[in-house]
Amino acid sequence: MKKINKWPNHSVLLIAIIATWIKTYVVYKTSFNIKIENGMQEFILFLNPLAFILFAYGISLYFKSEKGRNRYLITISSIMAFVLYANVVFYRFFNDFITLPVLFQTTNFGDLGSSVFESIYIYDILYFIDIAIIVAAIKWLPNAVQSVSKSLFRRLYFVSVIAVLFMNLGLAEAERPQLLTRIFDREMLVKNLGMYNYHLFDVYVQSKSHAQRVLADGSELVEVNNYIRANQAEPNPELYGMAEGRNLIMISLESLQSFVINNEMNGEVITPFLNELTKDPNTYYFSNFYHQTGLGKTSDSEFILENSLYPLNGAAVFTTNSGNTFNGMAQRLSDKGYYTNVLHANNKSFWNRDMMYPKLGYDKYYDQDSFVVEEGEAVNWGMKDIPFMEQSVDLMQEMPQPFYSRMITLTNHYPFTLDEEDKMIQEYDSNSGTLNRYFQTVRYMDEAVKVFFEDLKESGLYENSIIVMYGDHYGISENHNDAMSRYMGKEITPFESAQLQRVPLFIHIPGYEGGKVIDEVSGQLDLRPTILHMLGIKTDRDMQFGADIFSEEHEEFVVFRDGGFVTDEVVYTKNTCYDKATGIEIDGAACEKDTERAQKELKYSDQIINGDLLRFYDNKTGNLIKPDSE
Ligand code: GP9
Ligand code: MN
Repeated sequence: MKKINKWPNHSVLLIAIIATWIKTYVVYKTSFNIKIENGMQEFILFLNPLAFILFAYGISLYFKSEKGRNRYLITISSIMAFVLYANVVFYRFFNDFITLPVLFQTTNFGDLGSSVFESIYIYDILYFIDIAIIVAAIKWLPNAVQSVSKSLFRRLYFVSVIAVLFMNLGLAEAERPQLLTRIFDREMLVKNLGMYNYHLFDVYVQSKSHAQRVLADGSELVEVNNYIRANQAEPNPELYGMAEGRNLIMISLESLQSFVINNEMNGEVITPFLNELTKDPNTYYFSNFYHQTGLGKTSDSEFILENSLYPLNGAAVFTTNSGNTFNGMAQRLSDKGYYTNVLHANNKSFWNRDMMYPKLGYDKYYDQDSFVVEEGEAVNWGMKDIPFMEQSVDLMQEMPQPFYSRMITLTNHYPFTLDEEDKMIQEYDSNSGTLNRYFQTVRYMDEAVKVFFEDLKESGLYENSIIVMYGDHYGISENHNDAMSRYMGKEITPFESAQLQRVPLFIHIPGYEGGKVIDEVSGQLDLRPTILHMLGIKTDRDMQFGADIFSEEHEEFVVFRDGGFVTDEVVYTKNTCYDKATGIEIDGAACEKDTERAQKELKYSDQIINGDLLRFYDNKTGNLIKPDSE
């Protein structure tokens, strides 16, 4: 006897749609920090998974057999659950959404191993709950009887998919005009288009950028060149060439933010050695210096200081564009007879460094194989900073002079773990273990820098060198705002978050007495021209966006990779304009002109990188090279 069917037709499909829809929304709310300002934004967030889910699951209507249809539903829901979950894990670590090029950085993901593992928990199984619901529905619901004609139902179904999609896009456009044309913020894309559509869009954008290189012929450079030449800053004659012929040592201070400098944590000094340096007459200390990195983190900071170009949005430029032509700072110094090298005790392929360094003009990469890691000398991501510093000085003693050595520290890296014997101060006592431990690893790094200075003096290299040290990017993400606000004693508004992007910059010149604290607003893009000028190397033909910080013409204007910016008067972040002195939100008109300029710079820089335009530029003559003579 046939079972009496009390269930309406396509119940499984309906249950699948609702299960994945609700799950996605719950995941948005619980696993990401998506800022919602009003009811409409909340509604868009709620609605945005629907169009894609309807479409993807709706394909099942074209399957002839029930079995095929069910199998398809399970497969597609698994793929979608996996995509969503991968974003959750990625977000825990990077505080950002996945983009296509990042997925191809498989070597990095291998090395990220321990950190990713720390970001996966047993209860994560709940992220796949919709699949279980769909399987249960398939199993327990009786077979349905076809009531409406198949093709009519399908037609009605897909018309409603389009209606939902247009409603979503319409609301998003009203809420965020130019969303799809400007795309400087992935969070906004996910918030308005939904996670699944965002990935489709990302595929489209990435393939377009690939096409950009193929199509570029160098003619775009005329406009870019005009902009760069018009905004160029002449070197300060008093400082130009003041360190000519000296060794240049640059130290990347992992995850170091400015808020710890000249500050205390529960009565303990966090960076005693660096604090002394801020008062030292041999040192310029920059208290309003900002990092400008994006997803590529340390590698972005390296890219910026070598090229004075912006890193890419949503991709680590070290991995996506290592085939490009560049005019790295290392190249410039190499041309002047410097022995150029990087010292970093990590796997050479991490961040694609082994490919990128020769392109930037480096003679040698002293990777982890150049260091000896004794028992107890490794923690967290690898070799501890103190033995790394000691062995680096040993290596420098063997180098031909003058040399340009860039050192990258590692101990002060998330998750900020240390061996007991290396803890020199107590943990902090907030609800964030990350922030609590951060102070201890920062304190350790400070000690490592001190050891470096002592060893360098002993080696005899100190007097004939200049030492530049900078924080590569933030260490404490916005996920720890509660704990941060407890430490800072104030609410972490978007304005404060932008201010927390300040990282320390020290330029230490042994024997020079004119050092002081400089509070002018500057950023990582300014490093290249500033340093080259100090070494007596001109940059007036270089395609660079930063400017010599010591120049009279240096402007206080720092653009973040997400389109936000800081000047001496305003801070623009998350589409809001703030008065810099007070942190109070002000009328957007005060930021409007600079918003356009920021967008323009980012666009020009992206054009150079995506189109690989420097292959059409002769930096010796400043002339454009015609494509056919390439
Ligand atoms: C890895 C080190 C850290 O070699 O530079 O990279 P990060 O995760 O900070 O980009
Ligand atoms: Mn880093």
